[in-house]
Amino acid sequence: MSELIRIEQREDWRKIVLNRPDRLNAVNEAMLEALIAALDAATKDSSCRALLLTGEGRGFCAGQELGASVMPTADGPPDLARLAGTYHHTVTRRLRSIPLPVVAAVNGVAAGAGMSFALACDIVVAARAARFSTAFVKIGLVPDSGASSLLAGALGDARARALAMLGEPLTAEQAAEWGLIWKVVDDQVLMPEAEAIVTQLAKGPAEALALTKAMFNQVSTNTLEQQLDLERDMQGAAGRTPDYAEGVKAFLEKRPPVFRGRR
Ligand code: T3D
Repeated sequence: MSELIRIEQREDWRKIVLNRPDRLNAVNEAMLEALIAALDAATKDSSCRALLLTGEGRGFCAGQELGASVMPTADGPPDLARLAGTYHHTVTRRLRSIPLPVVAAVNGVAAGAGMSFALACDIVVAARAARFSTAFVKIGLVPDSGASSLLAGALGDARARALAMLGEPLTAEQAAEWGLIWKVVDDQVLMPEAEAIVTQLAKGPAEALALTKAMFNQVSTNTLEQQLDLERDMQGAAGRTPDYAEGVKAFLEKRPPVFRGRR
């Protein structure tokens, strides 16, 4: 059996590829476990400074695999709360909490939990052929894997509710226009564009980027006052890193900075 998750190691970053193209990379328990393990391994390896998440073939991720494992049986309905809590939601939590930048290169359809995983990444670049689908309602489910929060946070209540209730797919262009993703690019340049972004992040000030990520994670729950306190404390921490010293020195010497700080 081919690997459900393929890892491609670059000099200082990793590409994680959802690898089940015949199912548009729909996820099952084994695949979600492998994805969580890949995220954990990248976090533990201090030489890995950024991640790129993408899908093999024409899909990014079609969400939960629909099949026998999530069908009611003679013993009763499936325990979707256990499935979501143990697997899907762990992926979303990890994507948001790991202290390194994650770029999603959305190569095709991102549906259900697959859409949530894309939106949980720090920077989302989509191919023009990609679409984002709140498929949940089409099969009688509710948004999960963070979809309600991620959609409402990016789009506002009106658009998020309508998408969740109507289940209409968003084109990549519409997603970019609405501010759901960073940008849409022509299909053939998706990977070079996404790789350029992740390469730039991997060469960036690792600790400042990790702090920035943690800071944005708190925006939706903090008041302005709380966020000001957080920014003060995090700026204090950033100011103590060797990368800050290098950044200022490079500016004064009129050369590009070389950030080597460990994360
Ligand atoms: O506990 C929990 O948390 C439960 C989980 C909830 C989270 C969720 O993700 S719920 C949402 C689950 N996903 C869906 O409902 C999406 C189902 N798929 C689709 O609606 C469509 O496939 C797409 C809109 C994504 C793409 O349509 P299209 O026309 O481009 O492709 P297709 O022909 O439908 O799919 C290609 C193949 O992939 C096809 O197989 P075949 O006929 O060639 O053998 C299709 O059955 C398969 N596939 C697509 N999505 C899934 C899937 N197989 C299993 N599970 C899927 N989710």
